[in-house]
Amino acid sequence: MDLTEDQCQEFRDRGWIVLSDVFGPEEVELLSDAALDVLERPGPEVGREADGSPHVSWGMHLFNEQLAVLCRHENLINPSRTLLDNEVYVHQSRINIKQTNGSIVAWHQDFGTYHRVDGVPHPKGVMIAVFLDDVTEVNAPLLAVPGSHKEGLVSTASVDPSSPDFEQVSKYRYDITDETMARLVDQYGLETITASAGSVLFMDMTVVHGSTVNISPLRRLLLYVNVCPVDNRGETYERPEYYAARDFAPIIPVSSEEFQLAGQT
Ligand SMILES: O=C(O)CCC(=O)C(=O)O
Repeated sequence: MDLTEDQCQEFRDRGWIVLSDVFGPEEVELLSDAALDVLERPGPEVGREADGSPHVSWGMHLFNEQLAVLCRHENLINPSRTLLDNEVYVHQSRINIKQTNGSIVAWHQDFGTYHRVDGVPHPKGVMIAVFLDDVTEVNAPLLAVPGSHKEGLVSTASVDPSSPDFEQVSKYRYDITDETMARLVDQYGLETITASAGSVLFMDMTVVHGSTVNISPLRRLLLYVNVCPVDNRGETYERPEYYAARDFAPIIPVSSEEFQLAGQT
């Protein structure tokens, strides 16, 4: 699977594209089971809600072989190579689950952290999201500012030490100020990103995005695979490997058949 020129143009203009039916129901089930297993881990790689339930897990490719194979899947890697015009490595992978009452993700750019904390030099990279649940307007979809990637790093982002998830999450997130958000939304607008289970989002790593609390009874489980070109590697190692890559070797894509075989072993 690769992208058409129209899809590449849409990615350049808006900052993202969504492809439907990339994974079938059996693959979605396989990935969901693997993700739920990883979210059971007790370690610091799992971030939690105030009530202790898991909300996010970083570095899924380091802890589960099926998810490691997903991170090399041709349907993720080939389009990313086309969009970035280079070989890629995985800078960060993560599982994000929003259960009922699952909490907000404040406005940010993934590149903001990768640059300021991990030393990734250039605003070049793709945030890939694999949808494992149907995401509609009602179960807290991603919200994103189209075109915001054209600004690079958008602002004096700040960290908030009073935030309850400071040590694991917001210490590193560099939330975007209300003033900057008001300007961006006035200039570019704001959109929801909805898609059915099995779809894949490719988003420029500098697009400003976030999400609200999920007050619906509908779970929202997404897997993220964030890739950068191999000539744009992290240069500082403040955070553990589950947050930020140490392995910068170009990924050799695996086929859908190899991916399915991994699920049978
Ligand atoms: O899934 C979401 O709501 C946003 C996740 C995200 O942007 C992040 O974890 O950095």
